[in-house]
Amino acid sequence: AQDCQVSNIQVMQNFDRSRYTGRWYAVAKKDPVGLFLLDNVVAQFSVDESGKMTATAHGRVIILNNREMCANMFGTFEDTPDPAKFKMRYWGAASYLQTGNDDHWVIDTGYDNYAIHYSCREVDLDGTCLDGYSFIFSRHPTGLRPEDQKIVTNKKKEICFLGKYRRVGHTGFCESS
Ligand code: DAO
Repeated sequence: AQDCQVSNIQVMQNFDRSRYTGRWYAVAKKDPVGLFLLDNVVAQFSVDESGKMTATAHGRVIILNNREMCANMFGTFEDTPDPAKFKMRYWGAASYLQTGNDDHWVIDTGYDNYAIHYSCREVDLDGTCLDGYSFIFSRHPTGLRPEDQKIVTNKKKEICFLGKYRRVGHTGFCESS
């Protein structure tokens, strides 16, 4: 299934949100149009008392007037019939940060090591993704294990984002806040 149709993209089977909780370090990112989070991106997923998934995230951003700062973000996830597909509403701790409502799909995860996230913001007339973004997450800021890299490369291909990622560094920029 590599026709690049957004509707044909395979997501994680039997996604278990409780095993997904905790800290994830973004190690690579495919940017959307008008990128926001630059690097030092860390997401923390939780499941609340009612079973709903929520997240906080931080990352280095450049806001108006070229000011560099650490953005503290919040996200709530609306369930869909597919357990690995969510609608994510997100906003920042400060009003001048980005807000939005994006698809949030978990393409694949080993829960203890890697995760591949996908979001298409705009589907083209031909059914392919015109504007989307994707995070490759690791449980470790240093990167992925070699055995996970193979899986991740294959999935990048499947979601038609291969070659479109950049490395996301972790320098500790957001650790003080
Ligand atoms: O960085 O260009 C971009 C797009 C990402 C926008 C989403 C950021 C907020 C995420 C908060 C919840 C965590 C996963």
